[in-house]
Amino acid sequence: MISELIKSADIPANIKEISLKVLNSVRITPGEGVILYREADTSLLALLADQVRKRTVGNYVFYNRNVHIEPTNICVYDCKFCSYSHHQSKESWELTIDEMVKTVVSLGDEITEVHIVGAVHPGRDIYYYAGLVKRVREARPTIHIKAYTAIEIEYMAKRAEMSFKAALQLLKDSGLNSLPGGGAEIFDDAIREQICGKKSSTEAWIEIHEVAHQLDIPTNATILYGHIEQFEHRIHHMNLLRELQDRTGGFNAYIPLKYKSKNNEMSYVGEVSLIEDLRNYAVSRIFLDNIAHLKAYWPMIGKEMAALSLAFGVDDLDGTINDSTKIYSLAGAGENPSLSSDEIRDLVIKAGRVPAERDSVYNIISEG
Ligand code: V47
Ligand code: SF4
Repeated sequence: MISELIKSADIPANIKEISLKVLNSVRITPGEGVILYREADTSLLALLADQVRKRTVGNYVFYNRNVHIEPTNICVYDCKFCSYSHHQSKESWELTIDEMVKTVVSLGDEITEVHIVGAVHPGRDIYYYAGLVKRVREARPTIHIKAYTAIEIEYMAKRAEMSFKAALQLLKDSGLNSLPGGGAEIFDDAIREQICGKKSSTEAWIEIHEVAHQLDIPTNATILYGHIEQFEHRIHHMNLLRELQDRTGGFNAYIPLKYKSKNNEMSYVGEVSLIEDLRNYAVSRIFLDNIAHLKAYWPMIGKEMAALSLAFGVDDLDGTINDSTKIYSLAGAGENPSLSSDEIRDLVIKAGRVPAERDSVYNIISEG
């Protein structure tokens, strides 16, 4: 039905051909991905992404109940887009293990997941971080612990002169369940050099996630977009992820992170438009045909945009996070990052979809 509509529509032949591939579940090439970014109408992108979303996850919109813990903002790196590390932020903090465990315990059954990501502290090593995971595990035996980006893991492994495999195994044995998707930024050497020159390479990020998948540790993947990159870079980034997913199947979700420009060294770049955000969600949903979930991280984009993003391929709104997330508030996101389960359900129902509380690996806990 939609294919017939596209066939008879007055749209350029190349866009028509790509659209029919998408509708027939045929994978599009990187070149075709760039054409979609550049030339496709926004309404067509929404329609195509919505079809991919429907056949991938149906009408569910997932959320979970989690807390974000940020152990420290003292960092050995100085990424130009970062408003959060002690280089930029006026405040600096180092939480103790006792404080972090207390936060998790105090939330009791309100949460099913703890997300732990911080800066790369020069004085903390893998044994410290394994100890943190162990203490959380002892305090909450069944909670899902999603912790440490590939950037933090690379630093821990190098410092302890361990292989990535040994480092990840130690963390897993201590109680870690999955890795978040941060630190990917943009997989292009020249752009990385300009925006985060000192931090882990593309190869290291990909290798750490590949080894994690081999150890049965699922992970997420992010992209930092909307700064100095071109559409070709976004597609190349997603293509590396699509290839890795073909090899391992270990990615749960892809999370586009819009560059926020307040209080960092790249403020002069500004921010891309809301339309560009929606187009980016749609092309991501269409291109990444093998990653099941597309997550809109609402503390960054706001609740209204999160609701709109559901029409552009998004099926996951992350969690009911309490107000501990500073990465985006310091970069100017302006959201008070807290949304109750009722508010999330309401937002989803108003968008005509079915809210589903999920666990951290997308089993449905309750729906409706
Ligand atoms: O890697 C830093 C980004 C990421 C800015 O896996 C910025 O479920 C925008 O990865 N503007 C860390 N983004 C956060 C992260 C994440 C968040 C939510 C869920 C998950 C998950 C992962 O934050 C960093 C970097 O790309 N970031 N500064 C900024 N100014
Ligand atoms: Fe450090 Fe992460 Fe900020 Fe880079 S983005 S300076 S690694 S806290």
